Amino acid sequence: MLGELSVTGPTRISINDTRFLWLIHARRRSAVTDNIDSKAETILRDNDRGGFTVPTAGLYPYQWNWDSIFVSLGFATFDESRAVKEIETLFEAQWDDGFLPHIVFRRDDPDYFPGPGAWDARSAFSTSGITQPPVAASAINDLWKASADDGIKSRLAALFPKVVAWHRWFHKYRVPGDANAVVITHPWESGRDNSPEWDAASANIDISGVKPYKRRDLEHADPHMRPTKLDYDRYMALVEFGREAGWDHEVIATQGPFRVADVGMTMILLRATRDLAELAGNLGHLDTKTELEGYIEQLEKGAQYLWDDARKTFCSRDTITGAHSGYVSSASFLYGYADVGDAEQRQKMAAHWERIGKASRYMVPSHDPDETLFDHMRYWRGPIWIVINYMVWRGFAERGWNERAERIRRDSADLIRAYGFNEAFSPVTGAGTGGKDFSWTAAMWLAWCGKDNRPATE
Ligand code: 9WN
Repeated sequence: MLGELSVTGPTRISINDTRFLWLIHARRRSAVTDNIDSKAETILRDNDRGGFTVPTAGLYPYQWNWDSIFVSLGFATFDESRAVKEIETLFEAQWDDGFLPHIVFRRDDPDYFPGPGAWDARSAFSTSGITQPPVAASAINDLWKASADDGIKSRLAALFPKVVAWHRWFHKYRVPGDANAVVITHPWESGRDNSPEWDAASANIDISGVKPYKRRDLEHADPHMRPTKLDYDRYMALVEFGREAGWDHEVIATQGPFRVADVGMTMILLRATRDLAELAGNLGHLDTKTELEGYIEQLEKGAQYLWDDARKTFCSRDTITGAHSGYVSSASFLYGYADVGDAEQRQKMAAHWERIGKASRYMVPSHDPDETLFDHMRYWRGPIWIVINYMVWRGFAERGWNERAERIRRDSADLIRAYGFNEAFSPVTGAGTGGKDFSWTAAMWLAWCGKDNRPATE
């Protein structure tokens, strides 16, 4: 057995000394870690298109909303100014009514479908007509608190009213008084595109009028890792509905064929609003802080609307039929991040965690591995997404659920170390799925799971 000291006379370190071996190991490991750090930085620099970053070259050639926000946290580890720039360029595309689009098209690129022509949503910039999870306020608040540079702080403060306008937009169009939760009108808005959470609600989307189209994603990624043709037909039917409505968000929110209260969006907006209220206080915007506290109360009720008492989980709910999805997804575990749930609900969620933790080699699968629709390589029907892991980890760590939190951090770091900066990972084998050299995975390594050099496994 390693680790037995051979002590003869004064203590000498023998080659069998665990501490000695550990030192060699630690040195080797940190060289490896340094290497991974510089690879992560290189990915961010290579995917930089001049003030904004693409999620990955080829598959996603534009600026995506929540990708850019996570990416800014990665840039902040080596270039604070570039980090803020990423958020500033995203907000350049904000519409006059506060809406922040999910894609900003600065130029047409044949690599991606649906591109600017298919959306035909124009304001100052050509953009998509749907939004994405509002993680911006949380990142801005973190960056503001971490910065010691007045110039950086004032650029972040200048973003404050823009984020407030976006949150107001959500409350005007997407947080109906009966649900108090965030309603999405297209699965892409959730950022969890083909989650089984949307299957039942999508069945009512009429795809008979969808015009012929050519998918580009399948030229860049294995079809078994991507959404199906039926999923895409539905996505396109919803894009056509929005385009025909002239991207009038009132019409889409009240008459659209897909209106689902999303557990991910609701938890994220609630958390973001708490962070924005804190920032409002620090910046001295006390009236806005009070307004935001009203939103917090409302979204806390919304979280309860999403509690499925039959399945004992937080999950998404169709606002047209009232039906819960009944699924425990990785987004269900954002209850810690949003700081919601009474003692009993938390205990039930902890039981799901235990069960899923035993069934999965790596945490946190996007879909419940005990469900028949679980597919470990297909996008949001099983694979692990490091940005979701980060938010779940953060909530657990803040609540003091340290063992669970540490499992997420360790699994995330192990996956990246062993398999690279993939778009997502199989919770069964760890293998990468989707695109490679992915910006937000690199950013999360730098800002979070790869940050400390402690051995991740032993
Ligand atoms: C559609 C960019 C985006 C992520 C989403 C992810 C995927 C797009 C697609 O890629 O969605 O928005 O074409 O598949 O699901 O979360 O923001 O990385």
